[in-house]
Amino acid sequence: TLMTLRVRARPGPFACDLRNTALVLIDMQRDFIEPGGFGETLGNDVGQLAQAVEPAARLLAWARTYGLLVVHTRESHAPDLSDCPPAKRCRGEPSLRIGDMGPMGRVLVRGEPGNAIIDALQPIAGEVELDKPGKGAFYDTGLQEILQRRAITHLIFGGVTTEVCVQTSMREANDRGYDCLLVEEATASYFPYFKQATLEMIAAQGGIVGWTCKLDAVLRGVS
Ligand code: TIU
Repeated sequence: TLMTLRVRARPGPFACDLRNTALVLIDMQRDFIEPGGFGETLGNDVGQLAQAVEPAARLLAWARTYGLLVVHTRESHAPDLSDCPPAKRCRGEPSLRIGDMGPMGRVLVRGEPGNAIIDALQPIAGEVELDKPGKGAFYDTGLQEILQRRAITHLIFGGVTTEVCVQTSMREANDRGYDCLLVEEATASYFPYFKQATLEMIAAQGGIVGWTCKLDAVLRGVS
């Protein structure tokens, strides 16, 4: 049975048993990727994130082929904003604040049109949809318990943005004992040099946060 992934990665080879591995796609939601959402209200060029969509879709299709647990996260807040710290809502000078009405509904609020996962990556039955109020996927969510119930030990990451929610989630996972692999083409940042710096800081110092690799290595790495 084809159940082991072995890839050439940085800083060195990464291997995992797919039965104990989950794919975690971070915040591939309209709020960040499409015009009129939270990402654009912060002053960002959301076009930068489009590059990650097709690779993430290929990664997702691969994970489904091998029956991996798939976790889709969304950065989101309750409609009453009870899980949105004022420090987060008041930060900076966005054109719209979290909870305000925008072109895709209330900004970063659960259940609004802008909070949906993009069409190209729609979750299917059996996949986990995880709402997270913070940047990290473990903060104030049940993610660790979900992973423990499935005996997951290794995590493959994609999503946006590389240096904010993806890296924060990888660091949280790393501290909880998970071996983490970030797929380079399946992640993007509004700032390409932040993506590049993040890939390097993850793999530096012998993989201080984890590993990074090319999408092709994953797609062709199961034996
Ligand atoms: N602003 C930014 O780059 N990212 C976020 O606010 N959230 C995520 O990365 N998902």
